[in-house]
Amino acid sequence: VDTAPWWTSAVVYQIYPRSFADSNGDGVGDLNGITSRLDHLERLGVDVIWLSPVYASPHADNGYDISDYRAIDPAFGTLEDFDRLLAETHARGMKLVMDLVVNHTSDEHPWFVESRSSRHNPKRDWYWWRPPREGFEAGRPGAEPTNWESFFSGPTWTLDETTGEYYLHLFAPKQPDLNWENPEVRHAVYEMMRWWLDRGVDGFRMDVINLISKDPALPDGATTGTGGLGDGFPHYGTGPRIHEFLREMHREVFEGRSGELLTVGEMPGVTWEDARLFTDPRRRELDMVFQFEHVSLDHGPGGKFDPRPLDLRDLKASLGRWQTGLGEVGWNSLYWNNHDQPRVVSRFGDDGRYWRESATALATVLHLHRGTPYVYQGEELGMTNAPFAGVHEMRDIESLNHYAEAVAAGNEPESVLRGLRAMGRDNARTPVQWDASPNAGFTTGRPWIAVNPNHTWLNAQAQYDDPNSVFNHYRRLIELRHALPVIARGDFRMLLADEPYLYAYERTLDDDRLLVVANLGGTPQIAALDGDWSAADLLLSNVGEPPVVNGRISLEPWSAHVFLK
Ligand code: ISL
Repeated sequence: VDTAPWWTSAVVYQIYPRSFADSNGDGVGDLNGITSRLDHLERLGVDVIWLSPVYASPHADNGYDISDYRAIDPAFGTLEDFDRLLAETHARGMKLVMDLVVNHTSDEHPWFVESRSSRHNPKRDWYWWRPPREGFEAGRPGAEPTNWESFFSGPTWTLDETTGEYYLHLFAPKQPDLNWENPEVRHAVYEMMRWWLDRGVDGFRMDVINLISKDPALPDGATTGTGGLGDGFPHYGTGPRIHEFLREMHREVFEGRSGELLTVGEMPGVTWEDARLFTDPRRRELDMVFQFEHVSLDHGPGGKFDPRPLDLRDLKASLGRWQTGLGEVGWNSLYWNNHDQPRVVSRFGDDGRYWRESATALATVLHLHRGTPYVYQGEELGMTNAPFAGVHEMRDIESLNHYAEAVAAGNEPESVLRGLRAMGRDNARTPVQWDASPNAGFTTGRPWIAVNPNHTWLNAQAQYDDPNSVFNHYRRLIELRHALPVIARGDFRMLLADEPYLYAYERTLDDDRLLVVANLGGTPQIAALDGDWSAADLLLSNVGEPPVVNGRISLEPWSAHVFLK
C-alpha cells in the first residue's frame, strides 16, 4: 500500500499575481487574469497553485505588507473573483494555497493603527515597542533599541513620534513585526487561517515563518552591517519558541482537517538539522520548508548584491547534504526560482547560446531530486533576467533602498547597478510572456514594470506546439513525477561529487534505478559511472540520445539525460 503523502508526487506552481495576467487593462495582473489562464497550468500538469499575497495592502512590498487579511486588494479584484478562481482551480483538479504573511502586518493594518495610538492601548503589546536606548535622545542615530540591520537597509527600528517609542520592523518601516509572545496575536492569526480554510483554500505558504519568535531580551548583534549596524539574525532566526508556536498553530488550525492540505514554511537561514525537526511528521509542525543555502552560494564577500560565479561542486555538496539530511525523516522543497530570486537560466545557466539547453538541463536536475518541486511563473518558459537600463526601471523596495544606501556611501553607481541587474528581485517580476504582441499578452494597458523585450521570441504561444520547448520539457518532468514512484519516493545518491561540470545522481526504489546525468557547462564532457547503463531506457533527454558505452556517457554542452533500469 502506498502510504506516502500526496505531495511527494505533486508539483507546485507559484503565481505572483501582479505580473501574471491583467484582465482589466490597468497594467497590474489580477485574479480574473489568473482564472483566464488556468488552461496554461492544466496543460503544464501542475497539482497546486501557490498564490503570492492578494490581500488588501498599501503595496510597500507588493502585498507582503497586509492591511486586511480578510479582504482582496481592489487592484487584484474582489472576494467574489477569488471564490471563482478557487472554484475553477478545483474544477480542474488543482489545489490553491495562500501566502500567509504573519511575521508582520502593514503599518496601515487596524491592529497597528490602534497599537501606535497610545502606550496604554489594549493592542500596544501586539507589536514590539521599546523606548530609546539608555542615555540616547529619541531620534538620534544610535538611539534605536538594538543595532539590528533591516533586510531592506537601515535600522530595524523606527521612532513613532506619537508616543516617543520605537517599533520593530525586520523589513520596511511599513512592515511592523507582530509580537508572537502575545497569545492574543497568535489566536487572531489562527482564527484568520481557519477563515480561509473554511472558504476552501488548500493550505499556506508561510512567509519568513522562522522569524516570528524573537529573543525577548532583544540583544545587540555582532556589528557586520552597513554603517555600524549589526546582525540580529541569531536573536530572531529560528528563535527560542518557534517550534512551540508552529505546534500550537498546527493544533489550532490543522488538526482534524483533511490530510489533503499543504503547509510550507519559508525559512531564511534555516539549517537542514532544523528543517528535519520542522518537517518530521511526528512533530506536527509543517509539511516542508523553503531553505536558502543553495541560493546563497553565489553571494560574494559584499553579500547578495556582490555576486560571484557559482562553483557547481558547492551546489552539489549543498543540495546533496539536504537530500541526505532529510532522507529518512522530513521532506525537501525543491526550487530554483521565486519572486525574490533572479531567473535561474541567467543565474546558473546560459541565457545566450545555450538558453534552451541550460533551462531544460537545470530543470531536469532539480525536479528529479527527492522533494516537492516548485515552478515559478515563467520559469517553465525559460524566462530570463531583465535588461534594466537603470534604477529608474526597477520597482522593488529592496533594490531601490540598497541603491540609495550604497551610492550615498560612495560606491560607483554603475557597479551598484551591476549587482542589482544580476541579483535584483525585479528580474523575477517582469510580466509573464504569453505571446509576441507588444505587451506580451500580459496587459492591454501600460504594464507596472516593463515587459522583457525578448518576449518577441520567448513566449508561451511559441512553445506549446514545439516538442523541444522549455515548456514541454517541464510538462514531461511533471508527468514523470506523477508516473514513477522512484521519483516521488526513491532514495537519493549523489554521484561524481567532485566533477566541476557534471551533475549526476541515482534514485532507487525496490528494483528500480533511475539515473540523472547532466552537463551543466558549455564544453563537452564524459561521465564515467559505475555499472552498465548502455541497455537502460532513456526516459527523457533535452538534446536526444547520448552515446553510452557501459558506464561512459558522452555529454554535449548543457545536455541532461534520464535513464531507468
Ligand atoms: O530577497 C531577500 C532579501 O535579500 C530575502 O531575504 C527575502 O526578503 C526573504 O527571503 C523573505 O522573503 C519574504 O518576506 C519578505 C518579502 O519581501 C519577500 O517577497 C517574501 O518572499 C517580507 O515579507
